[in-house]
Amino acid sequence: MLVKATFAALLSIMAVPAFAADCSVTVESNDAMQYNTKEIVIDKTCKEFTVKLLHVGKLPAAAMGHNWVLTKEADKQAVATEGMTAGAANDYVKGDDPRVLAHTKVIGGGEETEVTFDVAKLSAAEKYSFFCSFPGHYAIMHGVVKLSD
Ligand SMILES: [Cu+2]
Repeated sequence: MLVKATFAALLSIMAVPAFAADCSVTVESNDAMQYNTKEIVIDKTCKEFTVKLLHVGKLPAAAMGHNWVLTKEADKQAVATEGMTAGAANDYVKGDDPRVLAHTKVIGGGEETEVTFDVAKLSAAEKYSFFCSFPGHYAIMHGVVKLSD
């Protein structure tokens, strides 16, 4: 409880500089195979965008690991399927895959990680998805990524 309150306080402090776009987001994942968000909106004035992934559960990465992978919507299913084959040692992401626009490593309960990517890679005309490529997770653990106007 105390930790959560402190974290919320920290977040509100970080959100204060009003003249700059907020070029980061924190996404929580848990032992129930869920993210706490279905949509991430990226301000197109951001040069780079950072996604911080938290795993607020207790289960180890081998049992309930989560990552955060960004692709075009059309590439989601194939990248997730091929990621399974890539295995845990590769964080369930096929190496050197141009369809993968960004991804974090796989983490377990109590861990956190982050990834920063160039916003210039994204087009406002394209549909993007984020998902967890841990085997069996992407059908539930997914959402939409949009560029703001
Ligand atoms: Cu997962």
